[in-house]
Amino acid sequence: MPKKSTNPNLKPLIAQQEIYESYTIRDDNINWWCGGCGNYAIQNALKRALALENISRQEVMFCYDVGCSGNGSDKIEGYTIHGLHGRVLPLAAGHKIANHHMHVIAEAGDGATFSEGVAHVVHAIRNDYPILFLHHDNQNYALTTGQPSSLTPKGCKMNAAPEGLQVEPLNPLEVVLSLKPSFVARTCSADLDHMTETIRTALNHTGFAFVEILQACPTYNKFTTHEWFLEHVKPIESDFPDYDPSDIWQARKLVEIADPLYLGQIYLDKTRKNFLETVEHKDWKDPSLTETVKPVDVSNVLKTFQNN
Ligand SMILES: Cc1ncc(C[n+]2csc(CCOP(=O)(O)OP(=O)(O)O)c2C)c(N)n1
Ligand code: SF4
Ligand SMILES: [Mg+2]
Repeated sequence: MPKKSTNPNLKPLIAQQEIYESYTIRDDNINWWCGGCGNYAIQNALKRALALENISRQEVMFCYDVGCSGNGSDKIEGYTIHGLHGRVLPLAAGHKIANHHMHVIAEAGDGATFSEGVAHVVHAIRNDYPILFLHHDNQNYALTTGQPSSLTPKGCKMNAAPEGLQVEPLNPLEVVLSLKPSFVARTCSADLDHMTETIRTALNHTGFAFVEILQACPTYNKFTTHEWFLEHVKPIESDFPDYDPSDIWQARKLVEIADPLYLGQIYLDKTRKNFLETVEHKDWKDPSLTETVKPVDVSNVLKTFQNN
């Protein structure tokens, strides 16, 4: 990160440079994403948001699904766990319940979120687990080399579907809004500042924050590139200055619009109790594993291995 910059947006970040850098992994041997992949910008925005919110590495649990998006686990310094495909949300919820004091961030692709793990999305939203969820929506199964997902537009030619799928894709935010979420925002990997600010807002939400990130995958998704996004996305307020994110019907109408794709806070329910608040009456109010795990002497167990 440059120490001097003419971009005024960078000033507050430069002041937080130490925290930003603490999330940067120092390893020459890691496999990076393809050139131009939107995942670089998403991870950069996440690090920026954490630095600007003054959240140190020790306070965050990063939970990754399987996919190119999940490979972010090798590229960020911190407490990370890389789960099974489609299963990151139960992992993340478990972490949050075990240690309420951590910020728990889960990241997954569209294949994981709207195919293999779709049941977990339903229940994470229903329970309003206090988790930040970043949905890397590149509209395909990228890590397994470009199969169509349930979000790939109808007719788009993909490696495993040379003539394109003939079924209609899901609209991810229509699905999410039908589940009565507490927080929904949309941003785009072509706009680093917008992603950073969106993630900052989501980090401050007290329940399940669903952040839809329109993500470019230049290797396998030839239809929605960064250039395409720049032509087809717009901030909500530019066309709807009176937009009220607490109005679910307005939100539902907004996400039906396919062009332009509106970016910003789509829906926010501040009245909702999150999962931890609904179980406040239970006697495990503070079940932090950091406080309940005690050192155990395992020397006798180790001796049995040495004798063999
Ligand atoms: C249960 C299971 N099924 C299938 C796979 C194979 N697999 C690995 S990554 C992947 C596609 C990932 O696509 P997506 O979730 O959209 O993430 P992306 O790579 O696009 O970021 C698949 C099918 C797997 N690892 N586990
Ligand atoms: S295949 Fe697509 S999503 Fe995966 S690293 Fe390459 S550009 Fe990124
Ligand atoms: Mg994908």
